[in-house]
Amino acid sequence: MLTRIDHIGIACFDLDKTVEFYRATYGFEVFHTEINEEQGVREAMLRINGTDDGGASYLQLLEPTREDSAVGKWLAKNGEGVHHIAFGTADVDGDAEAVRNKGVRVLYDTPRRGSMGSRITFLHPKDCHGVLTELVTAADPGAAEH
Ligand code: CMX
Ligand code: CO
Repeated sequence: MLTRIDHIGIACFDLDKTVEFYRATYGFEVFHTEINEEQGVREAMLRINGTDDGGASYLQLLEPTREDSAVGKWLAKNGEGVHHIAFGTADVDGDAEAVRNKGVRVLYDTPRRGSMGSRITFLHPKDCHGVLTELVTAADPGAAEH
């Protein structure tokens, strides 16, 4: 069952400048940063709020590490902006399978590694009314700091 917005993924050309915009404009601080070479991104997670199920909701700011990555290709075509939305679930395997059985293309056979040790998969945007959709099971939804 999908129980919350885990994050909104935002593609940017310059991660440091974009982080500074969110800090200076809204006061959001960086909760976690990492490079995910498999996904081709350098990213910053800004924690916006906690949720009823012990998880949290984030903004995921994404800078490509290479031009041929998903985010690199998308930026070249569209410029900066909202790249994907991610729903949180305790069971990404089961929910991905349920969605697949409804005829939506799930991009990975088995979930891959996402931010902060989470397990993630993606649904094809063309099957989701134009929205690239990610499903996420957090490694430790109750974690306070990383
Ligand atoms: N949102 C909505 N539509 C999108 C999209 C997005 N983010 N990315 C691509 N599309 C659309 C394109 O506009 C294009 O539509 P048209 O044919 O009408 O022009 C179509 O999908 C195909 O796009 P493409 O540029 O040819 O790109 P690819 O097919 O090579 O890749 C996708 C698209 C979704 C398969 C790829 O982006 C992918 O595998 N995404 C999942 C991984 C990912 O996004 N990783 C980065 C984030 C990591 C994280 O969140 O941790
Ligand atoms: Co994401």
